[in-house]
Amino acid sequence: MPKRTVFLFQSSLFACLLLFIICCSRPNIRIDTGKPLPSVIKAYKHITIAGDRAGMRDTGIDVRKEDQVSILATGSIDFCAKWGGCKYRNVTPADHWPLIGRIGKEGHYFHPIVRDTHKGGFSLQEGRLYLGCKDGPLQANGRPYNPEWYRDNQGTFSVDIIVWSTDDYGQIINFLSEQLEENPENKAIKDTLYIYATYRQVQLAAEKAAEAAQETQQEISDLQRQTANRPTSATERQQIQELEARLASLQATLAELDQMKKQLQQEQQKSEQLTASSSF
Ligand SMILES: [Ca+2]
Repeated sequence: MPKRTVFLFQSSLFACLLLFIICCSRPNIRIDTGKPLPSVIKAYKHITIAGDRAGMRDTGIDVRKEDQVSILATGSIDFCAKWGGCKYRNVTPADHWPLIGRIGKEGHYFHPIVRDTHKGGFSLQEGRLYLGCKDGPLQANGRPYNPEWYRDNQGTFSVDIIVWSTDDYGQIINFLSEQLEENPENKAIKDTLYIYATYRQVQLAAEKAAEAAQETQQEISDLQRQTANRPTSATERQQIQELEARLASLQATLAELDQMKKQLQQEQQKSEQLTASSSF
């Protein structure tokens, strides 16, 4: 290869690398995007949110009300890198406020990361997902009142958006566990795995209680059928009373678990309803 061609090749390679370092971040999860997605994932996208870019970015991902969505975000942004006079020097997505999302062009912005966790489930709206970072007060649709405040920011967030193809928490947990094995220090994967493990525990406990309630109900019906045409003995009466007490206790457990499930889902909804009232 002539020297000039080698030089041009090396220069363009260096320019590409530099561009990658400046504008892009490494994904949190490892997926070969050249191959079909793993069966547990319906849609996936990795994007970089640059701290010095005002406004929200079209992720290219469309979500539906019933979709289970996970946003895995890491990285850090210095919000006053050029003058150093603020306290927001090493802000991460886990700090809750800096990463913002919006569904649709004119929806209300929300915080996709709730209190140090990485929750999913955009249960209230559907449409295109936009993401950005917050520096100062925002309009309801997430546009900053002071876009010039972003100019002195430095750093990026690496964001992976996953729309799951299933609500089988076991499958989601398996996928995330494999990802954590490859990337054991990744906080976003750890937090998301923890959330789904909690969901799974509640789901399993509810399934077990429902099964036990059905069996108890069956035992009561059998006893009542056996004693339908004759007087019941004291032992049988006691047996029925005990079974009924057991059924009532199982139904109470089921109601509690149902309540727990609703609370877990509502945490995300609360974050979606947050208003643009505070500057940070
Ligand atoms: Ca700033």
